[in-house]
Amino acid sequence: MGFTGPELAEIYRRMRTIRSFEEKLHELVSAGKIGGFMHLYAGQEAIAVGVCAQLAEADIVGSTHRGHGHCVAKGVDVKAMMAELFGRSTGTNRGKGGSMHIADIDKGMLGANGIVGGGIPLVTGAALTAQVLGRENVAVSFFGDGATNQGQFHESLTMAANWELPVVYVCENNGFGEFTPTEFVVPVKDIADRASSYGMRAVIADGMDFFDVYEKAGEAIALARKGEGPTLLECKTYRFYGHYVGDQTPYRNKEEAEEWIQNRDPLDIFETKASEAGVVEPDEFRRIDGEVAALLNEAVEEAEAAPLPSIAEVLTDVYVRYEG
Ligand SMILES: Cc1ncc(C[n+]2csc(CCOP(=O)(O)OP(=O)(O)O)c2C)c(N)n1
Repeated sequence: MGFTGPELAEIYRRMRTIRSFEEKLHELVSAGKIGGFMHLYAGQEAIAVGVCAQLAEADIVGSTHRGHGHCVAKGVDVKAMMAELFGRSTGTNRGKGGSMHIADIDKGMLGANGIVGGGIPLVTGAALTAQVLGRENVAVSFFGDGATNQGQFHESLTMAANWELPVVYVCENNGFGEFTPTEFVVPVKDIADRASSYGMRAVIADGMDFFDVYEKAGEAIALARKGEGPTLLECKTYRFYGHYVGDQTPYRNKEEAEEWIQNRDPLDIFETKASEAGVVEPDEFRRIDGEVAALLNEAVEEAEAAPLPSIAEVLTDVYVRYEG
C-alpha cells in the first residue's frame, strides 16, 4: 500500500471532515439557519481527497456547484468555510461568496461555480498560464457528468489536447444531472470515451475507492507535470443526498441508492482497506471522528457569533461597480 499510519489517518480525517461538514450543513439548512441553495458532496469524498492528495499547494483546482469537498480536500480552512456559508465577514470570501462562489486563491482553490461546466475553461486558462510562464503547476478541473454535455467542455478539452496543457479533467459521474439519470442524456456508456475525439488519454476509476482514484490521478498529474499533456479521468460515484438540500429524490431507484449508500460508502471502504494494512491503531478512526465533530461544532458557534459584512463593504471585493 505504501502509506504510513499517520498518512492514512490524515487521509481519513479529510474524508471524514467532508462527510461531517455536509451532514452538519444538511442539519443547518433544514433548520433554516443557513439560506440559499445547498448542493452536498457526501458520497464523493474519495475523489476530491484522492486527487488533491497528489497535488501541491501551488497547484490549482476549479470546482462546481457541489464544491465544499474540493475546498476541504485542497486544504481550505473549515472554520472560514462555515463562516462563509453563514454569510459572515470572517468567511473565506468575507461572506459575499456563499456556497456556490466559495474560493480560496491562496490554497489554489479557484472557486465553486454556479454555471454548470463554468469551471472547465477557467481551469484550462490556469493550465495555459502555467505553461506560458514555465511554471511546474498542474491544474485540475472537477465537474459532473451533466457538464460534459456543455459546449465549454468540448471547447476546453480540444484546446488543452492541441496545446498539451498541464491539466487533468476529473469527471465525477454520479449518475444524475439534477433529477435526470445520466443515461437519458449522455449517449455513451463511459464519459471517458469522449476523450478519444480530442485524441486525449482517458482513464476510469472507482470513485468510491480512495486508493484507485489516488493511483490513477497520480499518473495523470505526473504526466501533466512532465509536459505530456492532459488526461480525462472519469470517476464512477454516487451522491448520497439529493441534488440539493430538500430534494426528496423521488426519481431515484431505492434499491440502487441503498446498494451505493450501505455497501459502497467511500469512508467504509477506506477504513476497511486502511485497517488491513495494519499501521493504524484500531481506535484511531473513532478518535478522528470525535475531533472532527468537535471542530465543526466550534466552527458553527464561531460563525454564528461573527459579524455580518458591514454596509460600507458592499462594493468591495466585487468585480462590477456601480459608479452612477
Ligand atoms: C449552464 C447551466 N445550465 C443549467 C444549470 C442548472 N443546473 C444546476 S446543477 C445541474 C446539473 C448538473 O449535473 P452534473 O454536471 O452531473 O453535476 P452534479 O449535480 O451531478 O454534481 C443543472 C442542470 C446551471 N446551473 N447552469
